[in-house]
Amino acid sequence: MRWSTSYTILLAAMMASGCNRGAVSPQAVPSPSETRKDGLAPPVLLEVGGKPVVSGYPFLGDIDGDGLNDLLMGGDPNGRLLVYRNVGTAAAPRMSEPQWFDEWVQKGRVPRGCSAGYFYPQLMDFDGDGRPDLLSGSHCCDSFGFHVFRRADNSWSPRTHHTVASESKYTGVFVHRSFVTAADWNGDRIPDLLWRSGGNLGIGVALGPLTGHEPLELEHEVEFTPRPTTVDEGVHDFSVADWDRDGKPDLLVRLRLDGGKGGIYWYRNLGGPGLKQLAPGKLLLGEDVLVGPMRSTRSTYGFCVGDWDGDGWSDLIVTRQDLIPPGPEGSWQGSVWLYSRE
Ligand SMILES: [Ca+2]
Ligand SMILES: [Ca+2]
Ligand SMILES: [Ca+2]
Ligand SMILES: [Ca+2]
Repeated sequence: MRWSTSYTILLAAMMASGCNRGAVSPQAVPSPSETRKDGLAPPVLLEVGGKPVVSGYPFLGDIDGDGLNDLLMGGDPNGRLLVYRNVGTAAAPRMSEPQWFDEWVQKGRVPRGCSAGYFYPQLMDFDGDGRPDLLSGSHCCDSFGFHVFRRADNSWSPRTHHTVASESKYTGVFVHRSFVTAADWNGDRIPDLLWRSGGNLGIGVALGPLTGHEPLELEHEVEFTPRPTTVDEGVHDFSVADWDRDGKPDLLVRLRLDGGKGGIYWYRNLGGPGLKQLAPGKLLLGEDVLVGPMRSTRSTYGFCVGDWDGDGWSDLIVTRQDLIPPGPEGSWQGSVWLYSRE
C-alpha cells in the first residue's frame, strides 16, 4: 500500500474541495415519469482489487470532499477506521485500496477502555456548519461518551471526547459502548444528537446546538413503531436518510424483536417537522439475513444507507459474518454486501 502517494492525493482532494455536503446532501425528488425503486436487488459481495472488503461497521459518505461517496469501515478491535476512497465516478464507483484514517488524522482512533474501542463511523454534521463531521460511539467503559472529529476547512480536527448526561430523561441504564449519529430531529435545521438510549430500547435526542455545553441532555425521544420493549429486544444501530426520495428525511433502524427476529426497518417521514412524525416501520431486510437464533451460523452486525451507484436512490450496505464451515470447527468470516434499489 502506497501510503505517501495516497496521502498526497487525499490532501489534494481535500484542498480542492470547498464545502463538503457529503452524506447529508438532500436528494432531488424524482419526477412523476421516473421509475420508482421500492425494492432491493439480490445482494452483491463488495470487493476491492479482487479481495473482499473488510467487514465491520460501514458508512457511505464523502470523507475527502471530492463529491463522491467513499466507504468507511469501522469495527477494528484497535479502534481504527478504514477508508476506501471512490476513485471512479458516482455512477460507477471504484474503491481504492483502503487507508487507515489515523495515518493522516491526529488522535484518529477510538480509544480502548476495558475492552476494544470500536469505531462506529457516522459522517454527519455535528456542529451545524453544513459540513459533515465524523462521529463515533465509545468503548464499553465509557457508556455516556462519544467521539467527534470536526471537519475544518481542508482537514479534520483531532478527535474530541463528548458526553451525554447520565441522569437525562432518556439516557436510561446504559452499560455498553455507545452509538450516536446527528440529524435534525425537530426541524429547526440545527443538528441534534441521536443516541441509542438506555437498555438499547430506543433513541434519545439531545437538541442542538450541540457545541459549547456539556454534558448533553437527552430530553426527548424519537417515536417509532415497532420498537423494542423488552430486555430481549434492542436497537442495534440506525441511520437518517431520505429512503423514498420525497424530500423528507426518514429513519432506518436495525433492531431485534421478539426473541431474535428483527431486521432493518424503514420509518417513513409523514411530514415533519424534522423526524417527529414517522409512519409504522416497514421491514426492508428480514431476520433470515439478519439475526438468527443463538446457534445461528450467520449474523449481521452493521448497516448503512447511501447512494452507492449514483442513481439518486439510497441503497443498503450490510455487513455480516458466517460460520464457515458450520459447526464447532468453523470460524466466523465477515463480508460486506450491497443491496441496490430496483
Ligand atoms: Ca469522496
Ligand atoms: Ca460540521
Ligand atoms: Ca422520505
Ligand atoms: Ca442508489
